[in-house]
Amino acid sequence: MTEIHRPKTAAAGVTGVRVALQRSLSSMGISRSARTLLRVNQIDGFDCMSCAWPDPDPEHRHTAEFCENGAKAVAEEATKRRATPDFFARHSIAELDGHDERWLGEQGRITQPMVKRPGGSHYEPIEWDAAFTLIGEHLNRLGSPDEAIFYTSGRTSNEAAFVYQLFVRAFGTNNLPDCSNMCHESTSIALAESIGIGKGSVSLRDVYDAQCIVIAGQNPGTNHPRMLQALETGKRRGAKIIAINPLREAGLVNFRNPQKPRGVVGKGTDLADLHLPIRVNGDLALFQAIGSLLVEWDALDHDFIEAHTHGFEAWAEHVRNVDRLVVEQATGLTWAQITEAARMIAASDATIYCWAMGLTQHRNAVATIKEVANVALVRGDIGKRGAGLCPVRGHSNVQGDRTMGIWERPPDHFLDALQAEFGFDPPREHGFDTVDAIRALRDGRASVFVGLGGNFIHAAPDTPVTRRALESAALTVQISTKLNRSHLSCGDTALILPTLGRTEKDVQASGEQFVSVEDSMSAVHASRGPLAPASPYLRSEVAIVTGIAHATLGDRHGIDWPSFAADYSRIRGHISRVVRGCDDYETKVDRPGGFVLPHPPRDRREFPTDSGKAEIAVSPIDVVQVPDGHLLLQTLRSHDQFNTTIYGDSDRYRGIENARNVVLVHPDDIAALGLVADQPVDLTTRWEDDDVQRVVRDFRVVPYETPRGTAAAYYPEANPLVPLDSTAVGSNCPASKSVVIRVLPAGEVDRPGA
Ligand SMILES: Nc1nc2c(c(=O)[nH]1)N[C@H]1C(S)=C(S)[C@@H](COP(=O)(O)OP(=O)(O)OC[C@H]3O[C@@H](n4cnc5c(=O)[nH]c(N)nc54)[C@H](O)[C@@H]3O)O[C@H]1N2
Ligand SMILES: Nc1nc2c(c(=O)[nH]1)N[C@H]1C(S)=C(S)[C@@H](COP(=O)(O)OP(=O)(O)OC[C@H]3O[C@@H](n4cnc5c(=O)[nH]c(N)nc54)[C@H](O)[C@@H]3O)O[C@H]1N2
Ligand SMILES: [Mo]
Repeated sequence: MTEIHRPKTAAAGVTGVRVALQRSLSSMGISRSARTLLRVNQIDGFDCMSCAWPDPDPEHRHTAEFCENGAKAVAEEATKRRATPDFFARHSIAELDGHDERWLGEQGRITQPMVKRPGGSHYEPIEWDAAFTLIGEHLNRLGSPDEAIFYTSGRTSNEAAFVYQLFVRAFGTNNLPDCSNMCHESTSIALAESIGIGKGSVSLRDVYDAQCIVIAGQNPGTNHPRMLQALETGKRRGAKIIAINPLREAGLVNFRNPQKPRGVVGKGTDLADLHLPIRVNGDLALFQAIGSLLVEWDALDHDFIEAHTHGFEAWAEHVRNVDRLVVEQATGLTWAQITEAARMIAASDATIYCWAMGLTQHRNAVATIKEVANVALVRGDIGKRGAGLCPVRGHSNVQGDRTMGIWERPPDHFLDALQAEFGFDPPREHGFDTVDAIRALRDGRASVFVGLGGNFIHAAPDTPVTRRALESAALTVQISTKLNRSHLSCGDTALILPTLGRTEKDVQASGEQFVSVEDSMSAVHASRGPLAPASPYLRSEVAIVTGIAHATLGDRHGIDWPSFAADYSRIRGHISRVVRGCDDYETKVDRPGGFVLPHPPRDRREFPTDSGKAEIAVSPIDVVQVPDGHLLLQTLRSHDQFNTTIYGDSDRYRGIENARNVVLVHPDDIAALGLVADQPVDLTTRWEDDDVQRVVRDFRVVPYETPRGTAAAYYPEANPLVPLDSTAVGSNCPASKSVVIRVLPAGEVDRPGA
């Protein structure tokens, strides 16, 4: 039964520590837990796979440099449970598909390569070489390389990502969609246009030195808990914190630092000085209003604007005309609240602007993020100590994968370098991103799908459409650690290729290997797993990718694929010559703490845009219109999941226990809709571009402090409501935080065919 408690105000503390230990002990046992957890984020250890928040300098690391949710992620991978061929023989695919995502994950690590043959009802074991040959045959039979899609999830190491994109381009396509297309793509596009590089401009030290920190559309208490420690340090040194979020998320409000005895049991630190409970999708209007006040007060860095920016006058003219009523309506905030936030920014000589999915997953996301950049630029808050733009990435190596060339729209300089290094002509035409890949599969323009990690079906929008798209493929290949939905809605022929995870030792012909990763602040470093592999049959991602490449291409273009798998330093040699900023990669990456990639705006206030200056862009205020009787739904993460991997049913900080099929609605809206708390309801989407009935059934209504007219539900359960074509302008990122819905008593929506 759904249990609803008062939402918590403080994050972490003693419960966080207890939960972390319980989870680890129950899936790993005592000695394995100790061996693993003490190596997380240590110099000679492995990079935690739960988020991309950076690690402190080597001399400032704690013995326990992980958080509750990091411990859950480690336990999930280092579990002692196994899904063996025997398991797959006992359960048909149809039967497995009847279980939820949590149950699938609980079956443990997959131990051997498995295949489902055309018409087959079960997965059965297959030898590695036979699996590679099968893939090579399928790929080489295609009419064009563009009929294959090569997806990547952001856990993949730099080495695996580099050989993967090399293989895909040597094969002849740029069809390299990745999870970033559903995540920070809007950031990458907006920042590339504004400041000339799609990455954030701050370091951890800047967070400690900031005078003001803005946190918009992010829930760090759950998704980046180690960020709270950095915020606490910044706060202790005098920073003011502004939280912009429809919800009063626990970690943003108060934090009990589990690294300190006082924090485990004590009162904790009040983090946010100001919380703006903004309406979902209101941030573009908010940042424009803040801009208008800064102009009105002349709280501007004129020297910076003069020397480094372009477009200021047009923008100033635009924001001077911002209509207060429109802003108040769009944001649900009072002008006084907005003025207070603007005053705090105006009073600070160094402000950091952080954001995550609450800003990126809207139709107007690119414009919104450019508006955040505008505020930073007119304040001169970039390329200076304690200030800058700080998009907080999700997957632990999603930024590194992009650096290594996992990108459906690779820049010419990258392809030129690839050509010079390997001597073949890489394809120049852009490939499919995630949404276009689904369309191509749906429409029969693609028939092979390879997933390097991830859970495409439950991560992508419009679940039934994505499911049918994948099922229509001739071949689907999933390189995975654990069972998930994407193994069950599969192609005619389907392969599961089980891989080593970050926690495991990776021994190849030349000896023990390490891999490298890049965090959200462009720091690149080595990662080494301490544990014995979950099964002797597992192969590393590098070995699997190069195995597929060799079976498909042989020695075409003279690339010696097996030599890459034998010794990863050979891959790093190529990386050092192909990827900008990675010269001398082998040495730099293995130094304690690694190295930081160049970032011209951060390092020298240089902006590699066409004009050579930072672009201050003008965007009209464009806000999603919500008709009467409808709500604007955001889909978000509970405290007990990692993306599509569900650890449990406890969204502890929000006080919601034992239920995931819930919709959080303001009590007055519940009454206005004629509903009552805990009532079973169906949710439907209002989307006029097609006549598809999108619905999820048997959800419960939970009264929750969210702005009037807005609602929240968990991802991935709510993904069937997100229309495939509802994406951010400019980045094509699914607008999974701007879904216009109706909440109806259960059973009132027609069942198809009923
Ligand atoms: N434990 C754990 N850690 C994770 C993950 C995980 O699933 N579990 N996922 C990883 C990944 S891939 C990512 S991308 C990150 C995600 O990290 P977050 O971006 O923190 O993840 P979400 O749960 O999507 O939370 C979005 C936040 O934005 C707010 N929000 C929603 N709409 C709006 C809006 O219109 N305006 C504003 N201002 N706020 C809004 C929501 O209330 C919520 O607090 O976390 C990474 N780390
Ligand atoms: N509605 C809605 N949809 C969303 C979002 C949202 O907020 N709302 N968020 C979006 C975001 S931000 C993201 S990043 C995507 C996430 O999309 P994905 O990255 O595709 O999804 P994950 O759930 O992180 O993938 C989990 C699977 O990865 C595999 N795996 C785990 N570790 C490893 C490893 O080391 N190697 C390999 N090869 N496989 C491994 C396991 O089999 C596991 O089942 O979802 C997006 N979808
Ligand atoms: Mo993400």
